[in-house]
Amino acid sequence: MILLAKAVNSIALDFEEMAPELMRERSQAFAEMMNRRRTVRDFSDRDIPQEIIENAIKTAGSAPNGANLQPWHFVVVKNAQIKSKIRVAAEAEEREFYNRRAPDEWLDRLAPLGTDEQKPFLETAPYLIAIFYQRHGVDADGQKFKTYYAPESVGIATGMLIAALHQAGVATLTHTPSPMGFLRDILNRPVNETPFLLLVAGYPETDARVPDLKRKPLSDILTVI
Ligand code: IYR
Repeated sequence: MILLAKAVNSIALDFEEMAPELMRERSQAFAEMMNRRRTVRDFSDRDIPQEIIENAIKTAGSAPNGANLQPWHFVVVKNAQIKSKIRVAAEAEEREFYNRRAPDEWLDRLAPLGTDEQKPFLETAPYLIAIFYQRHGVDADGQKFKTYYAPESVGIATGMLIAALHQAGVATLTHTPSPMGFLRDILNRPVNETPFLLLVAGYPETDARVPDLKRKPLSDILTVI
């Protein structure tokens, strides 16, 4: 007898097995497509249909997560005034970071990327996606309940979001002004939500350039035993 998982309410798994050759082709094509993803810092102000962003967030919302509590919330900011508020607040934190808070070792690591406290893309790009994780949930009666692995779950969802946007032709920048508490205030999110990351999304500016970075070779990042 085969032992099957014993979820209380189970349905048949929708899984299509592929021929090994097709698995090889698809895995290779996906790796090549994803390897073309680069973090972009020069964004065009050209708009992108909202549906494309929403579809990518559906992908993020399908991520594996702790006890299926789906401890995430995504705020898609299109509004120019709100983007401008976010820019002002983020640049204030970044000024502190670059001029005071960051140790020299960290600044030395950032030097090759050419980043500084100016964040014009926060107003230029058509979309800012603020991603929050829920430290605890709140049920219909206002009762708090515990969530599990919320940051890990949201990290996985964010990776899937970036991949979904990239494959749909949308460039992104993972922006982490620190601290990010201002996002909860500006976006009116409840206290059980902690800002995780601000994802900038749009088309790259024409002739955008990126640092000449190298990915570590597989032999450096992989051990098979
Ligand atoms: N949050 C700052 C600094 C920064 C930190 C890391 I780690 C980076 O990989 C890039 C930037 C900023 O956005 O400029």
